[in-house]
Amino acid sequence: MNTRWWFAVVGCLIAAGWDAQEAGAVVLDVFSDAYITDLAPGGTLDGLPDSISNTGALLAGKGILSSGAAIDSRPIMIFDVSSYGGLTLSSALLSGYGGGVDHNFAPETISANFFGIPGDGIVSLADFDRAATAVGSHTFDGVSFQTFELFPFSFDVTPYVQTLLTQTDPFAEFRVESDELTVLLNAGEAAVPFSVDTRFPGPRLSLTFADSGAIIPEPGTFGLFLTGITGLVATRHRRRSLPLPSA
Ligand SMILES: [Ca+2]
Ligand SMILES: [Ca+2]
Repeated sequence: MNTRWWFAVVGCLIAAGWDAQEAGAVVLDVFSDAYITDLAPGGTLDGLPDSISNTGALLAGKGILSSGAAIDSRPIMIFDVSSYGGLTLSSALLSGYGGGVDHNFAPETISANFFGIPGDGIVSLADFDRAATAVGSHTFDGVSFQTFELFPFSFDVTPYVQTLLTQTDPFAEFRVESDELTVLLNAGEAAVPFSVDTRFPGPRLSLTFADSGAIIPEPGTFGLFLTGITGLVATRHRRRSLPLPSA
C-alpha cells in the first residue's frame, strides 16, 4: 500500500469510527444568548424589562447597585433543536461556565435558578417574565473580577427538553434568575463590539438519544467521511491515469 492509499484508508477508518461513536449524541452550542434588564435609577423596580444586552457575559442578579439604582437582570439562552423533533432522549445536559461577584465586584458565592420557557428563537423583552418551568439551580463559586477564572456548571434538563422534542418545538430556551447580585455566565456569542471569552465554552446543550440509529450524522462528521471517500477515489483515479512503468 503506497502512502496516498494509506492516508485515504486511515481517513475513512477515522471517519467511520467517529461516526459510530458520536451517532447517538450531539453537543449544541448556543444559538443565541443575551440578558434582559429591568433597571430603576430611583431604586424601585416596576417589573417591566427595559433593555437587552448581547455582551460577552450574561448577568443574572437582582438588588441595589452602589449608585442606588435597582436592577433585575435575567439571561436567556437559546438552542436550535429543530433537527431532533420526535426523537426520544436518554439524557439532556445544560452546561457552561460562570461565577459570582458581589455589588462591589468582589468574589461571592451566589445561587442561580434555571427555567425553561416557550421558545421562538429570539431574545425578546417578553422572555423576561414568560411563564416558565423550573429545570434546576446551581450555586456558583465566587470569581475574581480581575482574572475571570470561571467555574463549570452542568445539570440535567431531560424532562423539559424531551417535552419540546415530543412537541417538535424548534427551539429550547432557558432563563436564569438570581435573587442576589450577580452571577456572570460566559456567553456563547456576542454582538460587535463585544466578544466572548474563548478560554471557556459558552452555554451548551448535550443531547443523548435512546435510539442512536435515528440520528443523522452531523454535517462535520459527514464531511470528514466524504473527504476520506474523495481521497480514495482521487487516488484510484490517479493510479489508473499514471503511465505504466517501462520494463
Ligand atoms: Ca449573546
Ligand atoms: Ca424567546
